[in-house]
Amino acid sequence: MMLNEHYPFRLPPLPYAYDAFDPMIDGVTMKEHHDVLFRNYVNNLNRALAPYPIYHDWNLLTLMRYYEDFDEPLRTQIERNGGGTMNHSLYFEGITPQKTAPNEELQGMINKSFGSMEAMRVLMKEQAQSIYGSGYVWLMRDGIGGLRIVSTANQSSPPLEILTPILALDMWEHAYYIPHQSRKGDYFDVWFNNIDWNEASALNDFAKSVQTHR
Ligand code: MN3
Repeated sequence: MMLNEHYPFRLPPLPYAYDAFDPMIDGVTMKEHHDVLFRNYVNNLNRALAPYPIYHDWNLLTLMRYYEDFDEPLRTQIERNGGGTMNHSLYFEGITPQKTAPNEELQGMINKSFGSMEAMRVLMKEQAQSIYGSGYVWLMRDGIGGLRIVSTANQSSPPLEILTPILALDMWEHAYYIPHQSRKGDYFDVWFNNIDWNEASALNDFAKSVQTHR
């Protein structure tokens, strides 16, 4: 989990083979997305933070919570490259070719917030298909044990002072255009059917701990 790591940030290895989801997400797309695009965000984040030692022990989640108070040019650099780093780490670590299921607590929260897993899936798919331009769809934990679906533009982060990420779906065309062209719904289905619920459950526990300690 990259959220509690700090400068200098390192590119996390892809936790499965490049072709683990081929042909639904092809190996060429996965390699370019992880090894080139994600790496660029990590390198650019380190480059932006290098002249500011006061932020070198801030973890990624804290940086993304408070960067709006920073002066330019650091503020925009963190918004884009810190966002690109956090968002991609959650996206790549959030899927797996293995069969997983949410733990009891997360499943209970899904039922309480949306009625059922199926109802949540439908709402997330609607959000994914209605993204205009590039962005992300998120499942977020709020401060009172509920879940919310949020979408964001470009590499912007969801509002992290009150919400903590559980799932992140990259809806930029570079994530899906080769196998799915403009069929966002097909790409969504591939993503949803391969969610790593163990990772999501771990993020829910992490979210609970950082929200409690505030
Ligand atoms: Mn991307």
